[in-house]
Amino acid sequence: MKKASYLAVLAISICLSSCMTSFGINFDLITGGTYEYKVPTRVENAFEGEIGPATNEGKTLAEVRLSQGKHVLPSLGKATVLVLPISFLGSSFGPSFQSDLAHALNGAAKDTQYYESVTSFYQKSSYGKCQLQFEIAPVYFTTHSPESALTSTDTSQGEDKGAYFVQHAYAKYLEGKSKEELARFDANGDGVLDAVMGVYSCRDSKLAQYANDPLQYFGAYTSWVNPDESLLMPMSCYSWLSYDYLYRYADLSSPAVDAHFFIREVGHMYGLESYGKYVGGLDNADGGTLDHNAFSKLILGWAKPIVAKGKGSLNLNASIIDGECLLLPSSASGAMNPFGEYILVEYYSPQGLNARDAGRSYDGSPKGYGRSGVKVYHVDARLEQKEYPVLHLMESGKTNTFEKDGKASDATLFASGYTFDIATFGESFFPKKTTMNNGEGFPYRIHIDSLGAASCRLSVE
Ligand SMILES: [Ca+2]
Repeated sequence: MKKASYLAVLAISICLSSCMTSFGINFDLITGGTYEYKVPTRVENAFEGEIGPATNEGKTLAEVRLSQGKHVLPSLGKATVLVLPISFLGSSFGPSFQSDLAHALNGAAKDTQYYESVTSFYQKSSYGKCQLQFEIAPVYFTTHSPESALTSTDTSQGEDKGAYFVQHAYAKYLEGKSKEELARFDANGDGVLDAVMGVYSCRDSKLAQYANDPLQYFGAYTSWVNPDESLLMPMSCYSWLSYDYLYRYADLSSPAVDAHFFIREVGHMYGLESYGKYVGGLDNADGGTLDHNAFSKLILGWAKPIVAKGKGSLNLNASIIDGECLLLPSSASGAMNPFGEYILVEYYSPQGLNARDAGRSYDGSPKGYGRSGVKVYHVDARLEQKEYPVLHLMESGKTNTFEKDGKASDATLFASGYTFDIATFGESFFPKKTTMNNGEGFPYRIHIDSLGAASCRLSVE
């Protein structure tokens, strides 16, 4: 595998002045450099207008998913994920697999020699609110080759192939264990394993082109099985992905490793869904690149929403600093419910967890946003509605290209001087044209006054 010519690293000069109006961002594009985690200092801000409560008042995502029969990985506090390496005949793990996997999952960011480990990513993405750990079990050897796994009826049993092998590897892991030894895998104490990750030794369907894998069982996915109460500790949430993802998409060689795919699947373990075409194919929960968006952070309990109840202005910190976002409910009551309908505003900056992927494309995905700009989302996360997209990223060009499978780009972001209101965007972006999906009006006009290194200045008119 050849070494990649890495993404240009963005070295950003940071102005710590609290003055917002004129400082710009200087980009020095350095090719072949290493990823650096740089985040500017937060700017003290105040919404100069009436604000609502800056706390989550609705259900948590974990509660919502449990009501849908899914036990998810806790997104707040400590949690330990059990990792089961699964070896197929004729496709053994490489000699450095154990240390490479440990670096990608549990290492410090620098141990990966590329980006972040899964734990360092989530420590930063959650602003220290979640502390993940992974425990890697001994390798489980199947009696199947990848091809026989795909063709054998033994490996189906109504479940997908991944579920079959993870469940068998887990049953083997449980041999000789006590309930006390398993308690660390049940951080939320509900008696069900919080999450288990099956990492298989063969290449995925895309690269290996297995003859009998039309459903791409050898891919990367997260799903749930019904807890088997006869087990010492039943499992439910599992991920399934190839060790090859450690190297392939970033074109790396051991000991350098890429955790992007593992990071994305852990997002799904937390209960995040793929958002589909209305985010323009550029989101951690979809393509696996960049930091998680403000809505994902809101429902995981990591964001700091500022809820506006009327007109005013504010300095909004870049999301990478502290998870700040501006939430404008459709209803005049100003009630805040993450699983309601509202406009959510986030200041994106190509720094911190975004720096590695800014301007870079993985496996045909859109390039990560390479410049700072404001993201405006129409959120319709009402639990009872199935008709509309949960998350629709507005396109600053005022043409809804995503509905025709257009992809996000730097031009999607709202720049200084741009505005958003339903009078302008309703026709193309809102199914009901002049109102929100719930029939309520959206009485605000959001104006982007200026973009700075640490924060942007917004007016709600
Ligand atoms: Ca649990």
